[in-house]
Amino acid sequence: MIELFGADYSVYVRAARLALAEKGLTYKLVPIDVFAPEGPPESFLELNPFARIPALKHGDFSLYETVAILRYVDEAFDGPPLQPASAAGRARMTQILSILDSHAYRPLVWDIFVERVVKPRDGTPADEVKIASSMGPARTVLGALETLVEAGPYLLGDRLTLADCHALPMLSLFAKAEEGATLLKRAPKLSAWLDTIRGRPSFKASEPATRV
Ligand SMILES: N[C@@H](CCC(=O)N[C@@H](CS)C(=O)NCC(=O)O)C(=O)O
Repeated sequence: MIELFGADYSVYVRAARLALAEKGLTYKLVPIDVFAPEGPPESFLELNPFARIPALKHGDFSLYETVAILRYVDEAFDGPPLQPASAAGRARMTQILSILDSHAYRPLVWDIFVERVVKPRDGTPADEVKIASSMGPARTVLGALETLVEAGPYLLGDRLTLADCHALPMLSLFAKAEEGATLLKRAPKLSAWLDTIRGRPSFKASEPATRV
């Protein structure tokens, strides 16, 4: 029995859900709302003391930090391998996962997507200064990824990997902001990848029921 704790609106939870779906695994999504005014339930802190989602439980084993979860999902279960066979391929995948965590999540999701799309939709004006000052970092992220990725159809070539699972939630939200769409047009490999990967059943299966 696999349980994934988190909310479907979360990009990190969606990365784990994409890997679970690509492995062909069934799991239970246990709702945890980290942004609830009262915070996540006290019991969740036993699963992740940092109060971040997702966390995963598989029998007696529990885990937090998305990259660890992604690797576990790939390595602990049967199904198509989601990591490259070569040392260079795995290193490139790890590099992309790290870039996404360290350099992409904040500017692409919070500083551009949330400001440009979510806040105005909820009746709060976008912070234009925050958006403008995040464009440089966002451009650097897209430029770096465009340079590192293969010709496709997936980020590392002909097989989908954990890099695709982690990148897709962030980049598909970023594309919803006009600034994101504009920057993506200048990254032809990433744009073509986004079009391809959006057609996969795992993309649809992990689509948030709640609006993001
Ligand atoms: N390093 C964590 C980051 C996960 C993360 O930041 N998740 C967000 C939701 S997308 C969260 O829980 N945010 C709660 C908060 O910032 O208080 C991981 O890789 O799992």
